Amino acid sequence: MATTEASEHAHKYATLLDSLQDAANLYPKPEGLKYSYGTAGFRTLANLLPPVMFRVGLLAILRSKRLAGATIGVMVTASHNPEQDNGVKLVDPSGEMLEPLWELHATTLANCPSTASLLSTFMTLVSHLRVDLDQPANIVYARDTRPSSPGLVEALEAAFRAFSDGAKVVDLGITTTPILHYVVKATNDKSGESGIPTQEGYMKRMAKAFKTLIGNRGPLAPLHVDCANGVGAFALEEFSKHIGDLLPFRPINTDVKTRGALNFQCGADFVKTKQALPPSVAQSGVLSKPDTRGCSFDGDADRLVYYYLRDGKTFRLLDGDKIAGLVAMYIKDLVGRARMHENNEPLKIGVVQTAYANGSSTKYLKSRNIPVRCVPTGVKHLHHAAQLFDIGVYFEANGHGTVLFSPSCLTTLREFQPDSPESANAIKQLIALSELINQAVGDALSDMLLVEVVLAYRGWGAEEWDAGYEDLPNRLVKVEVHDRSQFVTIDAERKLQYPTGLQDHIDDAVNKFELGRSFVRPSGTEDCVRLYAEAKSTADVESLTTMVTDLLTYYGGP
Ligand code: G16
Repeated sequence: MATTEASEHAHKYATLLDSLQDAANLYPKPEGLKYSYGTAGFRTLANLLPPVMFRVGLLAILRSKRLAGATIGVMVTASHNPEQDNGVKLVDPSGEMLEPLWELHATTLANCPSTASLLSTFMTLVSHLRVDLDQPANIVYARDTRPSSPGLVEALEAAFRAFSDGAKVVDLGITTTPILHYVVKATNDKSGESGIPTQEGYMKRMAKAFKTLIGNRGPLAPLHVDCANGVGAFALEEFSKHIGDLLPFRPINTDVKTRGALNFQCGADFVKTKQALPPSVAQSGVLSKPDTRGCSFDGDADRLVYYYLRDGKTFRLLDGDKIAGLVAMYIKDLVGRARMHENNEPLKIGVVQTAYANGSSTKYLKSRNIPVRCVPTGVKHLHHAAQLFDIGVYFEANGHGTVLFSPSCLTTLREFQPDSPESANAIKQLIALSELINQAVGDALSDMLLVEVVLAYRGWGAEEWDAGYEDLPNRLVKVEVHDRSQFVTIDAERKLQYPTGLQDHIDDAVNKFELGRSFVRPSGTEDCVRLYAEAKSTADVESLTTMVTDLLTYYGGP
C-alpha cells in the first residue's frame, strides 16, 4: 500500500514538473538581466517582466500551500512609476507585504537562467521550505490600468494553470492596490471582523464608518481629487455612490484610456517632488477660490497628498507628514475624551516616519508628547514599527500610510463601559475610525476620508490644518548613477556606508547650512538614487542639493 502511494506521489510530481516545464519554456529569462524584489516588489520596464510574472505565480502558489491554503494576493502594478514600467508584488495572508525572507526566494526564482534551473530551484524551495504540494492553494490577484497589465496577467495565470491539481484563483480585475490588500486580509480573517472580502464590502464598510464619523457635520464642501489618470478614478466613482452628497467629489485626471497619461504631470508623486500643482489643476483654476482644497492620488491609489493655494496664489503642500500630524493629534484627542485611562493602561499612540520626514514635523509631534520612530523607506518597515503601538500612525512624507489599531486595543475599545455620553461618543468614533481606515496598507481613498473627518471635527479648512507648523524648505531629487547598488545605507537610511568616504563629504556639506540635513539612498522602485535635502532657507536647500548632487556625480555618475 505504502509503495503504491509513493509511486502515485512520484507520478504526480513528475506530471507537475512536466506541466511546469512546458509552461516555463514560454517565459524564458532574458540573458544578462538581474531582477530584484525592491521596496514594493519587482518593478522595471513592462516588456522585461513576463518571466518574472510567471515565477511570481509559482511562488504565490508555494506560499499559499506552505500556509495550508491561506489566500495570498498578487498585485500587478508599478504604482507611481511611468506608464512604460510595470511591476508585481505579493501580499501575505494578513494583507501585509510579503515576508522579507520570501522576497529572497522570489528574487532567486526570478533570476534562474533556464527552465532546468527554474525547476530544480523550485523543487529545492519545496523541500527546504517544507511545502506540502498536496495542500490547496488560494490566490487573489488584480491589476491597475496600465496597458501592459493584461499581458502580464496572462503570464501569471500560466503559472496558476501549470498546477494540474489547480490553484483556486480569484481575479479581481482592475482595482486599486489597497483594495486588493483589504480583500486578502478579509478573506483570511474568518471572524468577519475585517469586513466582507469584496470591493463592494470594502466600500460599504468605509461609507458606514464615514457617515458615523461625520455625524451631523455634513454635507462637506466639495473636494477636488486628482486621480493621476489611474485606477483611483474608478474607486472614487464607485465610492461616491455610497455616500451621495455627504462629500461631493470633483474628480480631475480620470483619463485611463489615453496612452501615456498615467502619472504624467499629475498624481501624488508629481505634486510631492515638484512641490507644485499638476498643470491640469492649475489651469482649471479650481483651487483659486477661497477655502478650496484639493488632493492627489498616485497611479494605484495607495498614496495621498493634499494642497491648497494660500491667498488663492501660493501653492501649499500638505503631505504625508502633515497628514500624520493631523491624524495623531486627533486620535490623541479622542483617546483623551474617552477617559479610558482611569480603569485601563493608557493607550500608547505613536507615529512612525522615515528619514524623508520634514524636521519640523518630527519636532511638532515630539513637542506634543507623541513618540516618533524612524525606520527605512518601505511600507513593510513602517507597518511593523506601527504595530508596536496600541494605535500606530505611519506615514511616509510621499503620502503613503495608514493607522493601525492593535487587536488588544480593539478589544479594550469594544469592552469598555463608558461613564459619560462624551466618553461613549469618543469610543464609538474610535471604533468607527478603525473601520474607516484600511488596516492592511496605506490607501489614498480611505486616508482622504480620514483627513476629511478630522477637518470636519476641528471645523478647519486646509489653511488652519497647515498652520500647525511650517515645513523646513526641502528638495527631493532623483540622480542617475552608474550602479545604484553601490550605494549602501545604515542608520535607517540616514547615512551611507558605501561608497567609502562619500558620507564624510555629505556631512561637511550639511554642516555649512543652518538646520541642514541631507541623505542619499538607492531607490527600490526606480533606477536612480534619491537625494533629500532640507535647511533653514530655500536658497540654502538649493545650494546643499547642488553640492550633494556634485558629490554623487563624482562618486557614481553615469
Ligand atoms: C513604494 C513603496 C513606498 C516607497 C515608494 C518609493 O510606493 O510602497 O513605501 O516610499 O515605493 O520607494 P523608493 O524610494 O525605494 O523608490 P509606491 O506608491 O510606488 O508603491
